[in-house]
Amino acid sequence: MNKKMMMASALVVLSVSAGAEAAVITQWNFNSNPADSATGTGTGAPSIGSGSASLVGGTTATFASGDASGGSSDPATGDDSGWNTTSYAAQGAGNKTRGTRYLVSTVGFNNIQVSYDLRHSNTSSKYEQVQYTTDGSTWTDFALFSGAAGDTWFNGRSVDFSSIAGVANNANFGFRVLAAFAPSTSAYAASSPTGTYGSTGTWRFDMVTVSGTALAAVPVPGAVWLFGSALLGFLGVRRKA
Ligand SMILES: [Ca+2]
Ligand SMILES: [Ca+2]
Repeated sequence: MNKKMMMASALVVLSVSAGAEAAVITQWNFNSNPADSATGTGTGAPSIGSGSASLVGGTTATFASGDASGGSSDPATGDDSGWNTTSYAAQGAGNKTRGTRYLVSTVGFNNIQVSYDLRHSNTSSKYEQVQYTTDGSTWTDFALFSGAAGDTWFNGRSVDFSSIAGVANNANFGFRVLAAFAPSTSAYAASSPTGTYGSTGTWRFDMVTVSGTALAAVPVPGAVWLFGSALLGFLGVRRKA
């Protein structure tokens, strides 16, 4: 290999290895932007990246403090909001039909990971069913979490989708978090061990995050040839000069 070819090869290797770091694709911190010193106001627009957050099945929501009761992992102070959802289903009805949904394109990324913080009120559903979609409309059960305490933040809920074919590099990826009956029963359990489930219980979300590893930017053969030709031409011109 002569010097010109070695230079061209080194540049191609650089471009291939440049994309190997994990990165946040989209994140919601639900805080007003710009901050306004009121935790009762916030936004459903992502704080990083793009995507949509929406309510599922008649759930309603306001914004409320992300700092109260121990707080979420959001480093913001003063205007740290969470997305405070309520109007869940009546006891014994609507299993896995109410909660929140997040649609995020994972194009350009693999090893997709999802994380979120969630405060359970005393009377909210103890069980959180995480589902995912690869076509934007059909949903599959995945992780099930238990929040066995009321008025408590459960931070860093973490779901690893790296083993699910079709989640990576997909414009139609999404996930949702829904109130679910206690396993093998037909009733919701209350988050507080001494509480009673109620449809007015609240789940307060914060720091909802989708991350992944950027796919390597592998040049197509034609581009390599063009790039190599241009480089050799450039060197040739310089040598003549
Ligand atoms: Ca605010
Ligand atoms: Ca927040």
